Amino acid sequence: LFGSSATLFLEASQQDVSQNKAAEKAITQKLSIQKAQNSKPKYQWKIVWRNMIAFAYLHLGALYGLYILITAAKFYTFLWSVVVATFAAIGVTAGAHRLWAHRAYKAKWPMRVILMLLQTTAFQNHIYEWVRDHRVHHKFTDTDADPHNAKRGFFFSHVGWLLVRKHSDVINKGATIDMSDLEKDPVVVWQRRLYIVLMPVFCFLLPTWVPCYFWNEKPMYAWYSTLFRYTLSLNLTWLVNSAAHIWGMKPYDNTISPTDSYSVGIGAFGEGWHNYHHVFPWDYKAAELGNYRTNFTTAFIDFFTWIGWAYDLKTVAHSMIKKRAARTGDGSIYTRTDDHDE
Ligand code: ST9
Ligand code: ZN
Ligand code: ZN
Repeated sequence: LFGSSATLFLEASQQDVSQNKAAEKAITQKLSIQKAQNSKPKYQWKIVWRNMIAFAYLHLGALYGLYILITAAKFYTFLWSVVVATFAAIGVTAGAHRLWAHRAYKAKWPMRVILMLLQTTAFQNHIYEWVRDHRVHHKFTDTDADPHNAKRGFFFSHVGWLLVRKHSDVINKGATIDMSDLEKDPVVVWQRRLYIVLMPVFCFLLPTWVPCYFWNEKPMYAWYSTLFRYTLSLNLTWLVNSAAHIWGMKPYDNTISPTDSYSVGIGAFGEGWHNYHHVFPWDYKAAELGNYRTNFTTAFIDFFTWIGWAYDLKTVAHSMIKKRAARTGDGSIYTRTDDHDE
């Protein structure tokens, strides 16, 4: 009896051991699968070679354009480049950004048409696409759903995001963004439909033709200065996504990546006060402080308000800004909450 129960016990414990081993194996297998899944990048880079080549050409052409502008082109061609760059910038800042993306003010249709044509000159995608990406950027800042997620480094947030397919989170979470206001604006709808014609005309053909026709510039010089003007405007805009999400002060919210940066502020026509802007995105000034020199876009909107084409400008009460800065800011301004002067 003793012998047979011992055998039974032995068998049972052998069974236990083999069961344990099986369970252990299953767990190890599961863990290794999990490990593989974790170490496998959640997202595979898919390079878009068309964009890679286009941006390489643009940047090389722009360098040559700069050389031409300094050494060989007519002075008027240089002035013209400054004028076109300014117009294009206003189309992005006052148009795509403050008006259409954030609804920070309202504009009558003639102003919307002007802004649409200026925004077309900037070729940063049509308004609908620009706004969709930008609203997604604000809603999901610094996550995979942010089209130019600054957590992925300077290069990605600057230009890299335009060289690869978007992260699936951008598309899936982006689908939750309400775009119905833009679908109702005929100026935006028509720009989107005609973009394939309007964009080449306003960004490249007209700006190159004007110097040739009006002051006999050499077509090649005019072309390369166009490349310079376009590429420079792109890079100044991209700095808001890269530099102004990496370096600078955070007077209003210390927990987010956007910063207030004087140099980007000037270069980007008043769009570099980016810590403020992410905290109070509906403010038509996109900044708390500063003047027209540091915020040319505000001067532009104020002028159109004066002639009656812009209206319902939204701002933020000084007391509210102060309270927020005292609560979440980095202490660079407004560390006291006890004085409530307006
Ligand atoms: C450029 C834009 O440079 C720059 C924007 C900068 C913004 C800065 C903001 C800062 C403030 C303002 C500062 C102004 C300062 C100005 C100073 C000036 C001196 N949500 O995109 P696709 C869906 S552009 C929801 O093709 P891929 C959607 O269904 C430069 N859904 O993705 C879409 O289909 P559809 C010139 C979204 O295939 C579909 O996905 N332009 C969203 O991964 C496919 O979308 C270029 O170089 C979303 N956010 O390709 C072109 N996104 O559209 C660059 C997508 O039909 N773009 N979906 O509804 C491309 O080639 C491609 O988009 C890609 C991605 C390769 C980058
Ligand atoms: Zn931002
Ligand atoms: Zn914004």
